[in-house]
Amino acid sequence: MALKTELRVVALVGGVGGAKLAYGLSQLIAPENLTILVNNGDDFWHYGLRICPDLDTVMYTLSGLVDKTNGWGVAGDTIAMLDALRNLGEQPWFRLGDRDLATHLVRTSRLRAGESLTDITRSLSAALGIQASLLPVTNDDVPTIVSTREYGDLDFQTYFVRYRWQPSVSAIRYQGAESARLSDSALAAIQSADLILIAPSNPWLSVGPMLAIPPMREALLARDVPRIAISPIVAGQAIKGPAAKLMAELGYSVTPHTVAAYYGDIINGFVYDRQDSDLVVETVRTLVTDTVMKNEADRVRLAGEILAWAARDDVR
Ligand code: FO1
Repeated sequence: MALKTELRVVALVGGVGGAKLAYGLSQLIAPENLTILVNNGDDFWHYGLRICPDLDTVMYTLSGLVDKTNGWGVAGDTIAMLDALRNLGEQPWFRLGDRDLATHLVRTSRLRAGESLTDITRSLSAALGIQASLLPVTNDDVPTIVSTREYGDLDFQTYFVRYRWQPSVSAIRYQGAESARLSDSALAAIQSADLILIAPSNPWLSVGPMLAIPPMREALLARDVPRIAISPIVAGQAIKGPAAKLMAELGYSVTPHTVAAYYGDIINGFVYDRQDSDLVVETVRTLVTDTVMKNEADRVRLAGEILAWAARDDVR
């Protein structure tokens, strides 16, 4: 679908799944009208470096650099640095490729020099040729802490990468979110948006950290525009990652409606996959379509369908 739109769009995204929708949107929306707000609850310090996996995943996806097999990291990257760490007796569990490392070095040195994560992200994305605005929601640290039945509290990457999201989750908290500030750029983008989208990212692990920041919720609720989420749960399973497992562990039924209910009044529209058409609950306006993005054409088609639907007057 080659629909071009004049809508000013803000999309809330997490990592790999969110990056796919961001890519589809970037093909249909003029860059000055597109702002991608990215989860920074996954960010952490590792060997003295500041790593922002979701920001980087979106940045590499939009710039075409991403490793398409993993969905994160840089395509064709080498691992000389990881091999050197092993030679020093380390057991690195987080795969930092050599080219990817450059991103973390630049980010960390500029953070240490006092630049904000927002400004650094702008400059890194511009250097990689990205014209749309790619922004963290906040410049403050808001690490997601995952409470597990086996190991107690784990920082996000220890849970997700080191333990491959196998521990059973009993609770999640967004440390520091209560007092975190929304960045001025994120606030301005929300205030001028004609459409707000929540990507099919993990509601609890990717979108939850953003919504836990009180000024973010307030800014979204203040907008009388379509605020649409896309279900990350299709046919009882997560499109990718731990969402379904996590929902079951937290005691929720694994349905798209549970996700819509979690977003509550933040959304006024919800997109179900066609496979779940018999599970539609019309608490908000709904669109039923094929939501699974297997290739680049799917990303653009889904983005186009949602933009066309959102542009109709009755989606509020
Ligand atoms: N995910 C993994 O499953 N294993 C890794 O070793 C890993 C390394 C990594 C390095 C840089 C980066 O930007 C992302 C990386 N990811 C890795 C992905 C990432 O940790 C997760 O997908 C997200 O945090 C969840 O959205």
